[in-house]
Amino acid sequence: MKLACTESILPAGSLTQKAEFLHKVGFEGMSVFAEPENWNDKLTQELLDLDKNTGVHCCEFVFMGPDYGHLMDKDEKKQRAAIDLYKESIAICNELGAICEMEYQYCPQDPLPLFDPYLKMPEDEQKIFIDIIKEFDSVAKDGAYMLIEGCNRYETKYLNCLADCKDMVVKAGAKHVALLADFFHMSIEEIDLAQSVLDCGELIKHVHLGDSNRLAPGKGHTDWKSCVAALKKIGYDRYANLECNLSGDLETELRRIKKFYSDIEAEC
Ligand code: LER
Ligand code: MN
Repeated sequence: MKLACTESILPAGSLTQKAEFLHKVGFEGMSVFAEPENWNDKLTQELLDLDKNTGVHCCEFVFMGPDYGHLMDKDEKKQRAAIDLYKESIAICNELGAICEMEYQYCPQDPLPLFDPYLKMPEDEQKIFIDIIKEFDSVAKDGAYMLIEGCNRYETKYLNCLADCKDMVVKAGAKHVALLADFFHMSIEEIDLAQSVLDCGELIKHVHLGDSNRLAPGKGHTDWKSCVAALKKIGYDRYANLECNLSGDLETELRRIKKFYSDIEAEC
């Protein structure tokens, strides 16, 4: 797998400067979570030029902002605004050859789910969600993907585990909509992280890295050996993006993480 890092957790600078920094520490990809109102064509061009200028690829691009996470909003206007925002992200991913992600929703849950994990999306909502998947599938081009990210029960109501996300992809019969495995969310929701990876196989097109406590890999209790072995077994050779807290000297920490995974990969 190729290591990537979320741009917003890197020291201030231009996108190109951040990518140069990543290249220096042996990373190959960068993820960009952009505010739509601050975005322009010049920044898209800067991302398109990243490979040739820095050797780092923008592997993940998502417009965040207030409409993000409202795909299933009961207010149809809000829902349409969210769908259109995601489609704008996909358009940029098409140019970059990058992935974008979606959840059932993205907001703090109220009431908090205490003892009821794995709520199942009702049939009528599934129909709507599957239509949205198909709409995204029709705009994504080869080289780009829209991915359903399994997200923990405190941040979204449904689609908490990878099996439920896979069910949606399979039911939609989508070609450019697949799965994102975020090991932080998985550490909360999955029974067996490695087995979930094996069960989803080549539907996994992107990975988010964070330990069980969302600290850097190696600083929680995730069994990374079994997870990396499972990724290797499914032939995963795409990007794995750091989406976690990084503390201490950043350069030292990124080099440590690079070695952490290289050592594990060499062992399995
Ligand atoms: C949020 O917790 C998360 O994991 C992000 O990837 C949301 O898109
Ligand atoms: Mn994530």
